[in-house]
Amino acid sequence: MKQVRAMDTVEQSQLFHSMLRIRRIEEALARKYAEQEMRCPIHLCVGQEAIAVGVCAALNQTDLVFSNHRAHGHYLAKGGGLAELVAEVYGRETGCCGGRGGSMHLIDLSVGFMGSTPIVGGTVPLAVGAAWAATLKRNRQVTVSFFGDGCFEEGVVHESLNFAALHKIPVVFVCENNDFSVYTRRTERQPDRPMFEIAQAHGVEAATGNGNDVEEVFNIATTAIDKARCGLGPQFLEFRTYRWREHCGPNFDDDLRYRLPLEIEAGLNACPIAHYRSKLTKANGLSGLDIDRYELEIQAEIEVAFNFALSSRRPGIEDANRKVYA
Ligand SMILES: Cc1ncc(C[n+]2csc(CCOP(=O)(O)OP(=O)(O)O)c2C)c(N)n1
Repeated sequence: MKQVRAMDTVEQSQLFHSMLRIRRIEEALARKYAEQEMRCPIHLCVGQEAIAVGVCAALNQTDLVFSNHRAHGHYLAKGGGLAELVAEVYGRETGCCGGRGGSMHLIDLSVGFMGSTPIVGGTVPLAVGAAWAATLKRNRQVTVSFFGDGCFEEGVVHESLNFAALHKIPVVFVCENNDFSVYTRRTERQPDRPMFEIAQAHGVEAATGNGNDVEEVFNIATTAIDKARCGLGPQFLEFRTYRWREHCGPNFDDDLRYRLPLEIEAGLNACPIAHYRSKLTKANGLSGLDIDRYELEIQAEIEVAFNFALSSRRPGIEDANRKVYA
């Protein structure tokens, strides 16, 4: 088994860059959303970037990821194409799903991003199935299933945990616990017990961590992924985090009062990017100049992606029968 080792400054900068890139892309999508050219709902992961980045950095290129409605970060962290993401959100035929899926249906098989769907819990058994195939093929591939705390209330998640434990399937379940399912707090939806203990009760090894600390996520994920790869069975990881913006849409919804002002303030103060920037700059692993360069590079990349998307054609009526089974 691999030992978790201290990261060097290049690896740390990559984690930082990857989180910053996801943040800036989502902010750009949010800014343009009001123009009404994106005709699909968007669920932004602003504030939650560290989990996608930390987990995907611990995977091999050939490993697989399944995701949910809040998919942009998972898709980009696994290496999904940015221009194809933006084109998909704009409903263009150059999008990663041919412009038919929108924000919640992303896919890039070339990098092992197997797909996202908005049906809460829908991709969890698919991840178990893909990972089971890897067991049968003995190819040492690991599959990650990302989902939220609300998803943990779906029966299929528990069937998936049970089945994965029984067959020692190399799947890593990653629960992004932002404490809310739409507007409802977890204490109003679940009894007062940690979710990871329920996973353990299914016979699945489990761990928890701070989902706003990208290196902590990376270290915990590295251990779990390695255990799954070595045949020690499925792993369950619960990471605490905070969703900054409204459940669905580009805005902040603090005015709705389902979250307390103090809680929102604490959530914003726990910004995974600001904390990591301050940690790396204090340790001289990252300079102000590096950060400025990253910002400019990312800005340029985003402009290219938006231009690509907006200059692509929309699927026409003549395409309606393409890319369907029957
Ligand atoms: C089976 C199903 N039930 C309900 C919904 C409506 N719905 C969409 S997202 C969501 C909340 C999911 O919360 P969570 O899994 O914690 O993810 P988060 O949105 O917090 O990232 C709900 C209830 C759905 N899409 N699918």
